Amino acid sequence: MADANILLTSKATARHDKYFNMIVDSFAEAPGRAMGVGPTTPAGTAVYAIGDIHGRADLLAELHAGIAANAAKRAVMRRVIVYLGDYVDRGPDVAGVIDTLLDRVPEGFEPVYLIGNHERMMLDFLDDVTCGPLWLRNGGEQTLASYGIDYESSETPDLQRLRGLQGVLRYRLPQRHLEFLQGLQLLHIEGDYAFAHAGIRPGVPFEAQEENDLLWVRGLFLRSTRDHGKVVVHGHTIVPEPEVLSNRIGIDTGAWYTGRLTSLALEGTERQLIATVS
Ligand SMILES: [Mn+2]
Repeated sequence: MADANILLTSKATARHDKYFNMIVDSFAEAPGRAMGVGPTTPAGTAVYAIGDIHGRADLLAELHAGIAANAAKRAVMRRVIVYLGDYVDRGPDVAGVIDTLLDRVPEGFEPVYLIGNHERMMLDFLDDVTCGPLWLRNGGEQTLASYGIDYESSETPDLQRLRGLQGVLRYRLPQRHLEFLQGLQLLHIEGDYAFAHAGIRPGVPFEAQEENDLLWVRGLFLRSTRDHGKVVVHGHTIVPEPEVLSNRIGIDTGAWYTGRLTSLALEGTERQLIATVS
């Protein structure tokens, strides 16, 4: 990968937060940034993007506390949290994650809930049993378990079994969880930053982006060195450290198995990474 455009990868500035069990990595010293040059949020706005949660309600609660403490030190008019999708599957407490997103967003924040490919697969299965095998191969088992439904991933589910699972999931899934999943948005923009679960199709205007790319794209987007017009903040592709490039920032640190859930904090031209300690 051509990485002449990495702004910061140094762990030298990473430090443990004094009051929270968090790693906070500030990159005010990146070229130009200290002078206030570069992509910016709207005036008076702090934005916190949160990467793929995948059933880790425990880490989400910790990160929320760290974000609330971080935001309390900022003199801003608007505080926004953009959740980048993939709340369900793989991790142990999917229902708890959705409850947290619905009931326990830190006070004073505007939440923005994006959809990930895992929510898409789950919604597709709720509509059409033939979509079940794809979802079940990708961590749907943990989502079913979280709603009290037994399913062994070693099963090869036939149509009858899939209809049974769909029926019981429709019954067990609280109405407000279903409405939450159905109301998720594809893309969000704040100033010079765009937020989408997986990324975008390079060369296509934001308003013409298609769902399939926004939820699933990898190589085409990850390899692109184009200026997309905005810095694209995304999850979906797991990286050992957040990937901070001039045209995109990837913050899916694989929380469901690493224990590290990462948030990118943006205010004006400043950036910080805030992460749970794994
Ligand atoms: Mn994903």
